[in-house]
Amino acid sequence: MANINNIVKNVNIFRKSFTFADKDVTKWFPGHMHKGMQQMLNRLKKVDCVIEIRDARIPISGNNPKFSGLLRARPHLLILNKADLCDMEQKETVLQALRNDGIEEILWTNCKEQFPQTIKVNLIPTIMKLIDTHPRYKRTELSEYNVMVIGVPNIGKSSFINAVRRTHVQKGKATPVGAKAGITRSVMEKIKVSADPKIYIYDTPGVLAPEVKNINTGMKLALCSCLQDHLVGEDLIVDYMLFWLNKHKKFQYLKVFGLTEPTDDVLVLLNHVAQKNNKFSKRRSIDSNQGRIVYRPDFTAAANIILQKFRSGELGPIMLDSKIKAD
Ligand SMILES: Nc1nc2c(ncn2[C@@H]2O[C@H](COP(=O)(O)OP(=O)(O)OP(=O)(O)O)[C@@H](O)[C@H]2O)c(=O)[nH]1
Ligand SMILES: [Mg+2]
Repeated sequence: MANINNIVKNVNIFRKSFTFADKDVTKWFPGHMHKGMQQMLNRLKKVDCVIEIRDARIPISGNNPKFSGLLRARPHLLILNKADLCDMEQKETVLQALRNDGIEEILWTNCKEQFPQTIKVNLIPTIMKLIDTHPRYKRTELSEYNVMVIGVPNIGKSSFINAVRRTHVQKGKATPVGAKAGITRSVMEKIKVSADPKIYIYDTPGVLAPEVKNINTGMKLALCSCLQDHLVGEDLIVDYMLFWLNKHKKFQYLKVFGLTEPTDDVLVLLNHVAQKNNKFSKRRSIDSNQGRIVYRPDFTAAANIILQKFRSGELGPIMLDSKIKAD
């Protein structure tokens, strides 16, 4: 394998920015998102505290600016979930950037754990402190508290609610979870997650901004599966991943995919992974082979293998908003 130190010194070989022809990366705003947002605004009257969840790998890019109205209206706690996939060396920088944005209460979670420590120890006292210190919103008859969980798609809202319920009322799954964006499609009936104090949570559908103009923000959302892959294109998402990993000198992908040196060319990577995993698609030839069946490397299958490795953390812990703001 090529000497990584030499490669690191010579990063000029990689692209400096990511560009492609169609700049409107994400325009995915299906009907259920529009309806969901309306339902969330209508439900706000019954809510004492809003928990916003973001993917810890995109703590800034994973924000939906359209949530600001909901967040201003009630005490607000930010959960950075999928902390297990996140490069925690950047934790302090992230906290500082979020505090600069006016967010004070921030917790990190991994909802894949059976009983996440933060949920066991910190969550309920933080919710209660927020409600108690915002008397303006305190409803007089409070014997129970209602919380609404919001966020962009697929960041683990439903997993979080199930984890809180599992931890505090020892009950099983109450809301469906899935690896694809768009599992929860409307605001759900409230779910009991704590008996003393009595706390209920509303699950809500993941909602994106109607249009994401910034190409880096859109690609980071796509890379973290906040959009459905086919809407952006699996190969384009892999291309962004490769650009980002090279730019940030994260070369664990060489070992994982058995490459001898890094590449900045997505076709080289897709071809290599397709060949290694025996992923070929059958096509009828249209050239001089006169209609004979030919086998071509299946780039979509290869892209899915690569994205699965990235998303399960096998390419190393990631903080896509490193040095924060758009990069
Ligand atoms: N690694 C990791 N995966 C997680 C974590 N929390 C949730 N997931 C996974 O993320 C995927 C999405 O989880 P959901 O709970 O369905 O996400 P959601 O935000 O409710 O998604 P929508 O309802 O589609 O908006 C699932 O595959 C979960 O298993 C976490 O803390 N770490
Ligand atoms: Mg959900």
